[in-house]
Amino acid sequence: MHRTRVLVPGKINQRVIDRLADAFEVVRIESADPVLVTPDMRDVKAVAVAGRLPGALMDVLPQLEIIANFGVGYDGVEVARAAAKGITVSNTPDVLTEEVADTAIGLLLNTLRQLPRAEEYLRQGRWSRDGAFPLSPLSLRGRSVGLYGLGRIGLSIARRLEAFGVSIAYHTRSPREGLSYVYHPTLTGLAAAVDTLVVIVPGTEATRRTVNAEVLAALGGNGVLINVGRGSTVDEPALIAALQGGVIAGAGLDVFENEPQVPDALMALPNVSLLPHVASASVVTRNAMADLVADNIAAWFATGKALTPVPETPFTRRAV
Ligand code: NAP
Ligand code: 8YV
Repeated sequence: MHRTRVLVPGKINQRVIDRLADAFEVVRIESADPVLVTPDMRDVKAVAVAGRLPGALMDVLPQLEIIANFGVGYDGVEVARAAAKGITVSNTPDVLTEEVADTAIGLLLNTLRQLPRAEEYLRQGRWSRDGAFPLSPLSLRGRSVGLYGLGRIGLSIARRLEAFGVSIAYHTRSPREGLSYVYHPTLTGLAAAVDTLVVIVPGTEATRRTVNAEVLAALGGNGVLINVGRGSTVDEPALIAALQGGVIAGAGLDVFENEPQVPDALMALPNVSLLPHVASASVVTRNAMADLVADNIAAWFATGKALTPVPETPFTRRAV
């Protein structure tokens, strides 16, 4: 019998392909460009994707039922178009939460204590040649941390921060019940109240460039910004100006506005720690994400429901 066809545009974790190939016919194209879809692909019913999935690609796949996104953040998928067409979108929540929270803490410590620079100093032979590495001007001691976002990952970061003995506050659109952390109804208010701002909100129109010059000024001269959410949430030129001008003291970034491009001005700064979007990038966590992508597609065709649909597409499969 003809196997259901799953389209994979662009690169994806190999385990997604291997798992899907057990039950489906996997069709690959180089990128999510609709011109690459040939007439024989018009019976594709599912897409597995890591990255961009524009509405134009959905338009040329008339039988498409489900888009399984590799990642909890699905800002690359034009979800409003999918919802309007009755196409389910799934993501990979929970399985990466603890890994991303671990990385956020690592990035925070690297930024404050300059640990990557200290290691580089040792590797260059400078410890024996030039003496001890300079003391780090910044420390986690005595800091007050504000979380912009307190969802699955934000809460996991906050739980870890409790063990470091820092004070914790947060900003989201609605306060969370049953938590002792101080809630701030505005982002500027949070930034003014803390000296360390950790960004872990989704990349949406509502969060776009919300960490702007005003928020950075409110964070202040001892302020440190950590971004493990999405690059689009931070006004990157305003951040560079704030770091260059001493408006804030430092930044740790795992995500950028135009990945994989990182502005030279950011790279030239001594007071930043930069990572190439690796917060979930361990074999164990990426395997779990890959399994959830494949399991969402398998569940859709076996039971009529995705395991982890995004809130915008709470659909069940129509009987065919
Ligand atoms: P989540 O559970 O949905 O949490 C999202 C949080 O953001 C909630 O607290 C939500 O609270 C808040 N939020 C959403 N829109 C907001 C707005 N306009 N203003 C203020 N707060 C807002 O998501 P998660 O699983 O924690 O993941 C969060 C994001 O992290 C993902 O969407 C992804 O972009 C990013 N991420 C990055 C990496 C990486 O590799 N760097 C890895 C995983 C995830 P309210 O709804 O009450 O506002
Ligand atoms: C992945 C992420 O690096 O889950 C997310 O939202 O940003 C990361 O875990 C990315 O999705 C891989 O495509």
